[in-house]
Amino acid sequence: MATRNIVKVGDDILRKKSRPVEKFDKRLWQLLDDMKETMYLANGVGLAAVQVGVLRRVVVLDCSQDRSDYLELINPEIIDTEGEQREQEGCLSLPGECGITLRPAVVRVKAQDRDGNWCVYKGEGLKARCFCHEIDHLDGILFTDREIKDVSEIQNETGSGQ
Ligand code: GNR
Ligand code: NI
Repeated sequence: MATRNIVKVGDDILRKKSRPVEKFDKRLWQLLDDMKETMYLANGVGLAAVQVGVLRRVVVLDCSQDRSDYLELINPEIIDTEGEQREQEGCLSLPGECGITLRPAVVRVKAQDRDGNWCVYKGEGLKARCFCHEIDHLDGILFTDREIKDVSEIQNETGSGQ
């Protein structure tokens, strides 16, 4: 395993769309192992391949407190969402920045594992935010594009803030 450098905002690659993985080979496994090590070293809860300069639809994440819920998502797609949450987000590619986004409260994702088998994962709270954040990276979208900047939008779902 080895760590890789994390691409920072300003680099055009972060705005490009990543391509699907077609070959589940040693090169993919090396990328996954390196992304895992890079994410844990950087104390991130997730990492998309584009953040290490690779335009492929590959994500690693671990949203647990004790770093015990490691997941690999290849060619992930959101299949279902429930509810809403307005919470803080940050990004390893935008150091020092954070902001509130509107995301679903619950997200179901289908993705392939490192052997190419399709699996379904469910995330709530931070994990749901992270699923959305990482899949956005694969399409060249940053959390700042979805940031809620107007306080009236943050208030709540009853419409009092609209
Ligand atoms: O480390 C990260 N924290 C985080 C917090 C809230 C919602 C999403 C994230 S992902 C981010 C790591 C990162 O930049 N992944 O692309
Ligand atoms: Ni990010």
